[in-house]
Amino acid sequence: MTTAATMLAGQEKGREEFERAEARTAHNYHPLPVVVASAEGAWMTDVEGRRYLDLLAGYSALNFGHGHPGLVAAAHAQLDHLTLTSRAFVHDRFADFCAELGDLCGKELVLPMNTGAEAVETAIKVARKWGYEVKGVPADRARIVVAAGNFHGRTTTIVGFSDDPDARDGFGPFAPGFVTVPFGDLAALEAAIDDDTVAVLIEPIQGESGVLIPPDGYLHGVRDLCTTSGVLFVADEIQAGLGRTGATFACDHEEVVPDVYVLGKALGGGIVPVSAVVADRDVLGVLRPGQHGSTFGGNPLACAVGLEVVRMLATGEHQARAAELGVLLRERLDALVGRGVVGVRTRGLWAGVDIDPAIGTGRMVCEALMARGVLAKDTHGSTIRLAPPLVISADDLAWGLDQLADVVSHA
Ligand code: IF1
Repeated sequence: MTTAATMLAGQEKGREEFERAEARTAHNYHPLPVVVASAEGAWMTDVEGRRYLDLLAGYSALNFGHGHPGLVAAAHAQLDHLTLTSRAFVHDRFADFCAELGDLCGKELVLPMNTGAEAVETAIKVARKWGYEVKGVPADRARIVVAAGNFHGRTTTIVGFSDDPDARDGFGPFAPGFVTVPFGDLAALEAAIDDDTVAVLIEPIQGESGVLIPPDGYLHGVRDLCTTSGVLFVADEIQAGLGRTGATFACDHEEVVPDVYVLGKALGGGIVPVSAVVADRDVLGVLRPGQHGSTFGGNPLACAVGLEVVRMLATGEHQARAAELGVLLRERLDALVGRGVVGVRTRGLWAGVDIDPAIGTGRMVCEALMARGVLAKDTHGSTIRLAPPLVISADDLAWGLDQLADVVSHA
């Protein structure tokens, strides 16, 4: 791994900015040494004027690209009118956002929050309350089944059921009531469900684990098990959802409808944090005034941008584009297997690429890509995750993959 100073040699402004930032922030990230100043579509420009193709898209928060004109216009228009009321009052964007998001999901109710972790925490609270009040689980006995390799956010409740030492170690003690089973294993899931189980919480495709796609039929099996066991199927579609996989939701690929959708990231259009829990009244109806909330959840600016996101998704255009460009993505990555790549997993415009460890780590590959004007992010070990904005052109995607081919085949 090369040092930031080495990689920023000759880029005085970039190096100065990077070092100033590093000097005054907690080092909870190890960012690539690039200082971005502007961005448009699938391209970012750093303080030196160098352009980079964005193959991370904010971990899928930028599905619609940087500065999408319709989303920016929606934000600008709302900024001039009303940005925050708190939920103590209703505002004139709230009903449209909640109704149209609920319709997109085929659900009756929406509970808007801000970050993904907040939405996951909300879903955990709602599932537990539903368990006690609807299913009849004895007080404080609710159990939620989660998958090994999960990533659902960084709060202490959530990292408490993570099996990633980096995410979990040193942050205990942790909340009880979570059971972990192997991802993709229906027999293990069935064995883990008991009378106190209130929910199964899974990512339909595991993002941080390297875009892990479960066996065909797994999501259907989870759906059936939850239905027959009287357990809520809670799908964390925060990263996999909203067009990324070539469908509105990753669950759509198996025509499975969860009891609860947990959404975030791209719901905010890459402009403001917007997340939500979406479910029918028999689930979200367990909450009564004063039992949950958020200062910013469902604020007018978030609803204005979120509504535009929902309306864009309602056309199906971005989903179709992700499916179409996903064919190119898959073809180009498959051609690298045996030439520096040892594994490829894709669904729509989302890929986990396992680099041959003999070539180097995912970080080293991402540093080499950066030197070629492509920004991507490694995940664990030698895996990199590719998630370009869905608005990327076929030519730009092909060019970016050419850079990856050069890096892995000439390493
Ligand atoms: C970081 C990972 C990705 C998520 C799923 C909930 C959340 C996330 C499926 C929480 C957030 C982000 C968090 C960010 C990096 C990124 C990430 F590497 F951490 F694991 F994408 F894979 N469910 N994922 O992917 O949403 O609270 O962040 O809005 O924490 O480093 P959030």
